[in-house]
Amino acid sequence: MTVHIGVIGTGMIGQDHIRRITDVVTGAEVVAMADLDADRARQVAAGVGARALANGHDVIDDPLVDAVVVTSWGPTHAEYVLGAIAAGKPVFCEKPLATKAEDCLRIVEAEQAFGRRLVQVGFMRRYDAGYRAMKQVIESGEIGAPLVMHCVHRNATVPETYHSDMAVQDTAVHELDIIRWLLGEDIVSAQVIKPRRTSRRFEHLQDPQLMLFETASGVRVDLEVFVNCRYGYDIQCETVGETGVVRLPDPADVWVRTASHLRTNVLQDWKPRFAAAFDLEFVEWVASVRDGTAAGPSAWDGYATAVLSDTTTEALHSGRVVSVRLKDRPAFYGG
Ligand code: NAD
Ligand code: ISE
Repeated sequence: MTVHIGVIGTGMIGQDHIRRITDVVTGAEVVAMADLDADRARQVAAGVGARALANGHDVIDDPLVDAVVVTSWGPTHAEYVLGAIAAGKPVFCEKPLATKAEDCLRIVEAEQAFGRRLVQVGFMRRYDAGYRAMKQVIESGEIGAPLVMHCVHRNATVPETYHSDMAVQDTAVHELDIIRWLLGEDIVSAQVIKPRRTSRRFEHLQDPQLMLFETASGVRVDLEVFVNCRYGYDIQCETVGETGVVRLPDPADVWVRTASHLRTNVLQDWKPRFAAAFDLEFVEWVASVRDGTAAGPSAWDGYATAVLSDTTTEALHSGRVVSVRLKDRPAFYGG
């Protein structure tokens, strides 16, 4: 059975996911889409033989749409995810699930009232081969109990619209999810240290930022977020355990020896770095949609990261260590 998909938001990542569903995933087809920019929606729809509809709610309500992909701007996500749940349709929502934690809770409550999982959040790192291998090593016990984790999230540059709070809300949000997933436990406190700022930034931005987290069992995590590092897109993660260390591999590339130098290349943005992870994310999502449900990162994960994101933002502004106040995880989400 072919899964018929409707897409809301046909900007950068929306177009990438449409291409992915069309060219990479088998048994799925994009049949409808909408964007605030109607011309853009029409243009993208024409490229894949789909229909451009007037707005996101028309996509959700379209009888030919089996499942929905939300790739519009963050503040619009909650409205569309709630709409998809009301229509009983599986929905894949790019991060963040919602920009406010209370909206994430409304989604969590609506999904529980519906009675089965419909929501998957786009935390694609869980589908990355390196992170999956790292989780396997941690869970096997080979390096003993995890004690410390070192993470790095560097972007080459960011536009002027990117402000200091986005270091966690837009960028570190991926680590907030992957730390919880790798260690299988929640983060209980956050602190943000402000190092000397790079001269190669827009004036308003605190860049880099050093984020420090503690998990429920006492694992300490440091995360450097540096979004104007200039040299490329660089994601690193190392977990130190009682008897060993496991480290994320760098993306595979050739090493060139020439003119007395040994060099390799650094990727320039997140698209090629996580392309294979995005592909697998959609293959697995479509498989779950066929069963009328959702798997992967849940609405609860979306809620937990939204609370953590608020906590870390508060830590940035206050300079203090701030405790995380999460609701109890419902049994519905395996709590
Ligand atoms: P974008 O600005 O390129 O595209 C967003 C599109 O949504 C625009 O075309 C805009 O017109 C449209 N839009 C806005 N409000 C709308 C509404 N109410 N209804 C319909 N369309 C609407 O942004 P982007 O970079 O594609 O990001 C989109 C989302 O994807 C964001 O939430 C972002 O955080 C997320 N994202 C995730 C990753 C990742 O690594 N997983 C990477 C980039 C972006
Ligand atoms: C972007 O929105 C992403 O999600 C990327 O993965 C991240 O590296 C980047 O900093 C964000 O702006």
